[in-house]
Amino acid sequence: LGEQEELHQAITGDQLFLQYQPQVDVASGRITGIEALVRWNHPAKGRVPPINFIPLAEETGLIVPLGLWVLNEACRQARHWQDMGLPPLTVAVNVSAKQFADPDFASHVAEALERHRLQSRWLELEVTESVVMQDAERALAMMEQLRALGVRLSIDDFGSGYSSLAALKTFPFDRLKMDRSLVEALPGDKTAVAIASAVISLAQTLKLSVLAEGVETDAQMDFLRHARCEEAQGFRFSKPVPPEEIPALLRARG
Ligand code: G
Ligand code: G
Ligand code: MN
Ligand code: NA
Repeated sequence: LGEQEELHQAITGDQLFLQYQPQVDVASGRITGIEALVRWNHPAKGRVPPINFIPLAEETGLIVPLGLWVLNEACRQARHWQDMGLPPLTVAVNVSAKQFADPDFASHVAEALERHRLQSRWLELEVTESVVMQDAERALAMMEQLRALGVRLSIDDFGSGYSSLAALKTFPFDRLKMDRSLVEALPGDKTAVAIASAVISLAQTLKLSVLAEGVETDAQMDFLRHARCEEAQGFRFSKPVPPEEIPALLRARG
């Protein structure tokens, strides 16, 4: 089979699954949300990392059915956790450019919420700057539809690659996720400290909540607490884990 056909089979078959990475409130250490991250269990190759199939999915358009599967699976799982009586939490789903450009995307989101009886406030959609900058007018219209549904929108990987500030000015995001490349050198590196501090105050000024990605150390946490960064995600708290591990994490720190 060609790679594309294999990926198609993965989506329609039973080969994809999700892991979840907790996001915590910096001040209290409590879990406030989780990010859903897709994994592929290939029948012959075993576990294929997303960097080895997300780009192919994007090129071939298979990201649309793949993303739809992720969206529904994350909503189903969130519903299941709520039914278990666990403290409710936001589930964040990554959305790629082709999904966002699909005129039916907002109805797919509405359908997934309805199917799983999940209130929209518990769903967050993460998009990168390049997703919204590609066709700004269309992206803005899509964001307005999604906000009307009540889902949260976050700008992902902020500060990586070709970031500009234009996206923040133009688009109605609720939350900024500061890229792990800006967090890595904290707190020892003066330039990193200056940039991260500026990003955090920018978010505050624009009334966006701010989350630091890739947090690995206590020293990074201390910096973020002093800088009043609201939330953090990273190996310091947890790597992405299978859904079965979420209830125990929530019972301990939800
Ligand atoms: O944990 P990790 O190796 O999973 O993530 C690698 C990259 O794959 C990240 O940049 C993440 O945004 C992306 N990714 C993970 N899951 C999804 C998904 O469901 N949809 C999209 N579009 N990207 C994803
Ligand atoms: O691009 P996105 O942020 O959506 O994808 C998250 C990626 O970052 C995943 O590959 C995930 O496994 C990885 N990741 C999450 N936490 C950490 C961390 O603390 N350190 C490092 N190096 N990678 C992380
Ligand atoms: Mn993300
Ligand atoms: Na990210």
